[in-house]
Amino acid sequence: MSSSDRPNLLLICTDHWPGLLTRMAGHPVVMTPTLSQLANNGVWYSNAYTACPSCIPARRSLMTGVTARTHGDRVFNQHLEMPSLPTMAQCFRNGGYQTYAVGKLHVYPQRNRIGFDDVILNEEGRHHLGMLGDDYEQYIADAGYAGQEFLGGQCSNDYNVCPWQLPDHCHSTNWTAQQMCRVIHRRDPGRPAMWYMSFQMPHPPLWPLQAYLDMYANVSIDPPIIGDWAGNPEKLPYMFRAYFMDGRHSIQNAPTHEIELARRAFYATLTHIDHQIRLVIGTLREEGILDQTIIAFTSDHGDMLGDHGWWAKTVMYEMSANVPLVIMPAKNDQREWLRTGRIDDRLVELRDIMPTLLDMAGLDIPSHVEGMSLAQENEREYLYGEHWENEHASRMIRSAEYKLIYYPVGNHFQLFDMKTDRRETKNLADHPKYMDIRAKLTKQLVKNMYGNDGRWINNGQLIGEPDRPTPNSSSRHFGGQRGIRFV
Ligand SMILES: [Ca+2]
Repeated sequence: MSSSDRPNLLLICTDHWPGLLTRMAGHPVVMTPTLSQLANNGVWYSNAYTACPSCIPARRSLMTGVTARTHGDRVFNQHLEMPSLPTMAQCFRNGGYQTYAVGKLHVYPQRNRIGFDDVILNEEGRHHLGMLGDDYEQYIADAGYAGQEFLGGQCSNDYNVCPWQLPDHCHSTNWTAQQMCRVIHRRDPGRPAMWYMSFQMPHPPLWPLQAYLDMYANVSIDPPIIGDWAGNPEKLPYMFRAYFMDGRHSIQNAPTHEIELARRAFYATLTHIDHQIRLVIGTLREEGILDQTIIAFTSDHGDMLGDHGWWAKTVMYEMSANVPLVIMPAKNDQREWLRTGRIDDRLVELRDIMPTLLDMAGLDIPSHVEGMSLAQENEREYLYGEHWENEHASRMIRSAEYKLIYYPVGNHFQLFDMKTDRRETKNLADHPKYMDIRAKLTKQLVKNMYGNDGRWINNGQLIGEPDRPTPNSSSRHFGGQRGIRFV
């Protein structure tokens, strides 16, 4: 394929979007018309995962095509530089592409362009990592609203709801889409382009536009799901008990209507993103390049939204570890594995996205990549997941039919039937009928564990460490509550 024949690529990433909260996954409430249309013109991956469900490790896998073990972070290490591997953007650039990113990168140091020609950055105000202001903050400052996005009393890690108070064009979702459209307009027509559009949302704060909140005003919102294993607080894994004592989320123990409001605002935020993606698709169409552009959509991880009492991420349950993945190939790509309207149920990971997109662009996949091209007949039998190395650690092994989750503290196992119980309500780990399956999956899990995890293994068996009493302290973290920097 010569350089001028190569397709463009628009890779869209969101933050905290569970794969199950889409029309493609059959969610009864959430409105995602654009994603559904992309899936109808491409492939929907019904078993796509982030192997390490929090921002930094997940994005490192997405951008380098390797596991957390190889890129070196499974603990959300905020001061770790990118591994010295060619990134996805660098590989496209080496292949003659212009490469531009808009939105969230979450890398260190913050202005590292990780292979892009340029990055128009939204870092959600992470000033503790050294940057004084990003491009999004500059934009709202220029519009006369410097530092005013948090005036509703919100922060980036809690679920209190306040509709967006500044003009619509200052909302990060609108800003991201509009900046992307401008980058597309300004492209060099002589070379193919790789564009990365990375939305900050639906990561809290929950500050949807009032218009989107209104769209869900008369819709019945499904409540969080509580598994049979989550009903008795004393029998929960240590991590849950510590979390419930922590007091970091004001949403915990909130009345039903407050939880419902948070979920409604989250759904409104999803639909807002879905609609703004249309603006970018429309720009591609008006520029006459939509047919020659691959569009891929995913998220770094999901959000539990109160399922089993948990909010946010870092756990191995479907709402946290399963991510949406849609890939719409360029019109002339007729490969069987990319067939229009296909639902692909292979076990896939974020690290597969880089080799898949390089393959679709006719570019070489570098030898360091540990993911597989989904444009080919590749398959993995087991998918390994992990997060944290301390007393909050959990590990996962997922097969086509089952998921085993392991908590080393208390040597606590959970086994779920993914065919009949996707939302993980019935723990089968101690059921006599499932002993063989548990043993088989445990063996696979042990094979994948490494580093300090060795202290939880003896003679090939998981022994974990002694259970711990529920801690009696709170963090006074307040979700990293924001104040006012400009007064
Ligand atoms: Ca994230």
